[in-house]
Amino acid sequence: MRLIEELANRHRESELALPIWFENRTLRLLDQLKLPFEEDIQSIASIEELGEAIRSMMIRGSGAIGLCGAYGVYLAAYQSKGDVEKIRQAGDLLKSTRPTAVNLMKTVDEMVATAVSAQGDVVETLEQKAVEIIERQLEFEYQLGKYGAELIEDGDTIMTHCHSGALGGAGYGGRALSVIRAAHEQGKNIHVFTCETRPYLQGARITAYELKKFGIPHTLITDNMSGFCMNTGKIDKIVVGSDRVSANGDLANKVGTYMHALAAKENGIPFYTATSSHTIDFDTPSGDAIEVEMRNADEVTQIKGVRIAPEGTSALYPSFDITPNKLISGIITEKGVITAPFEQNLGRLNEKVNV
Ligand code: RI2
Repeated sequence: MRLIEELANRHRESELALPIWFENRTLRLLDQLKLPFEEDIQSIASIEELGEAIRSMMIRGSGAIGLCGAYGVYLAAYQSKGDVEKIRQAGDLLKSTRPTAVNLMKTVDEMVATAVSAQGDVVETLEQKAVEIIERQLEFEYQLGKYGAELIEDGDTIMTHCHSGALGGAGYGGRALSVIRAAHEQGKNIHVFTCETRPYLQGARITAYELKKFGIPHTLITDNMSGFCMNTGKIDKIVVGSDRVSANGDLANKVGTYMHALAAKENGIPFYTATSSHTIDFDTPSGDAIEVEMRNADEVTQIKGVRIAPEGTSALYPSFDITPNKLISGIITEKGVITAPFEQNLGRLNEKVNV
């Protein structure tokens, strides 16, 4: 446990906002449902509790739930003293929580494969692997932030959707906010329009909270204002996160993203997604093969438990939508910015930078 606890201490000293960490041999996470009003830290005692925390959105964002794969499988290893069957079951439980974000599946598979092939002590081997995954994800944020910031000009207003930031990632800025944070740290005078993101309000509750922490000027809009803002020249660029990118560059991201991309195309505004190579799913040929998580309709008919529609109203909540690659100007990754033709250039991702 020493290695993984030291990692959290180091990260805190580097002014990172951690979504999840180990402390005093206990897994802890910041309850994102209570933000921005309360910074409530929860202790997670079992893999079942972690699964429930992911399902309930207490911890969310594709990067952060990817980290849950590393922390969770290590927790199972630690508690079972390295029982590979229990580790595998814990991995299956985690993978069943949220189907769209591919990072979670990949980190779980990487951790379980490490357990299966471990030569020495399984618990120690998995601790090292978890630390490696967490460090790698953080490094991706710094790198993609650097590449993405090259696209941002002094004076730009950037629109983002949902929360693709530090607490949805490994602590620097997640995906979209790594680009924005890096541009701000370079001294560029930027302004951010954050969409509130119905129904869970991640944009209003968490993006605005982080932008305030980073000292980045911002304006909150409701999702249905984005077309007006684009059409009246208020937005220069759009940068959103990504839960999964298929092999041809189609993008699964928080529901509403597609509608923003359509309006961006109509208004000639560059539309980027910030991601990491781990979120590109080469096993999924195109967006129509991505499973879109359907959440409980109560999350639409109520806001924080307060009913906003008549009793008995039926509602629909697809958590994500698919933006086709033809609406995307570039995919920002830790290896560079990928542009069309996406299928070909994503395929070369591992060989070339800035294709
Ligand atoms: P990164 C969120 O989903 C949104 O789709 C958001 O864009 C993304 O995850 C952030 O993750 P949810 O977990 O792209 O709030 O930054 O449903 O990894």
